[in-house]
Amino acid sequence: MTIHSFNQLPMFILPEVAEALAAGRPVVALESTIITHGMPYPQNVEMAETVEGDIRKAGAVPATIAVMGGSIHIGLSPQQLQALAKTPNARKLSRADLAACLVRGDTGATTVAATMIAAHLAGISVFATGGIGGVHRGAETSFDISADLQELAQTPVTVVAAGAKAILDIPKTLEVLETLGVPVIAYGQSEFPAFWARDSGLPAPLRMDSAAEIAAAHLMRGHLGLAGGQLVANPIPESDEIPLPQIMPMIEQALKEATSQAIATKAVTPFLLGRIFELSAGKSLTANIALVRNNARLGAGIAIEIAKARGN
Ligand code: PSU
Ligand code: MN
Repeated sequence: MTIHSFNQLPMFILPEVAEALAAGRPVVALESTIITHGMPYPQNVEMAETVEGDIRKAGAVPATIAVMGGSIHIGLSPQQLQALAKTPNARKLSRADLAACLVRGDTGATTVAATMIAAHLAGISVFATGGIGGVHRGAETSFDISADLQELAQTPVTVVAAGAKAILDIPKTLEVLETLGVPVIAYGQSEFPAFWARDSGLPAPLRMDSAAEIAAAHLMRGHLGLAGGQLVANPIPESDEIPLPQIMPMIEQALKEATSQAIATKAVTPFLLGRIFELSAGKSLTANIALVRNNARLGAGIAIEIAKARGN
């Protein structure tokens, strides 16, 4: 194995993204673990291309983030996107894994936490995805709490997601976010959304009804000198919703299998997502793609408002 030693951060910014950033034009970051560990091929790469197109149509520049051959890439070419989507056993990179992957010259996909770190390094303020990691059910014995939550508390990026999946303990996830001082903002409704379902049955701590207000709050946090980001919880469009009673039995089944197979640490979330896709015969995937697109559009709206407020 070659060990790379670097005197500087190995980071490539795609020219289109670099030009937009230099001019203060809106850019939206996208993660890559959703591609390698969240969806099957070829729907994963189709989703990634479609979502990038949605962001362009909305008037912003997309920047999918990944580590390829030992460098952080901010923005992937269509060829790189294809290559990543087909990389067997691509690593799943969170905060703890980034440096090791870079020095080994490896390829890996960035989770919400790692994407936030890379986006912030590149000067990107807004990031759109599907779902964040959170507090897993049974965390009181497993201690399984995603590093995404700590990242939201320390890295100043506004993350647009569709709330938290019911594979997680949603009440505990909201409690931890409150403890960490992360603003959790439901968009356009008072309830915290639950990924495939628009309503988790729990109220969201905050509600905002416009991209401009979310952008203003992002900038105000900067004036306050607050370190972390904001979590924007955007409900799935009504026409794509899978009601909780329909998805719940599949979630329970997947959780039971994870326990009986002693799935642990990084493998938990990909295992559960994969089993739910299989158990729902693809229905969960269609909804998942619809909600990521919806989040990308809102993310673009927020990035545009931030750029405007900064005078661009
Ligand atoms: N939840 C989803 N889809 C995903 C993920 C979570 O609905 O693709 C991915 C994201 O990349 C997230 C990561 O950051 O899983 C969380 O993994 P863990 O629970 O191991 O922290
Ligand atoms: Mn975990």
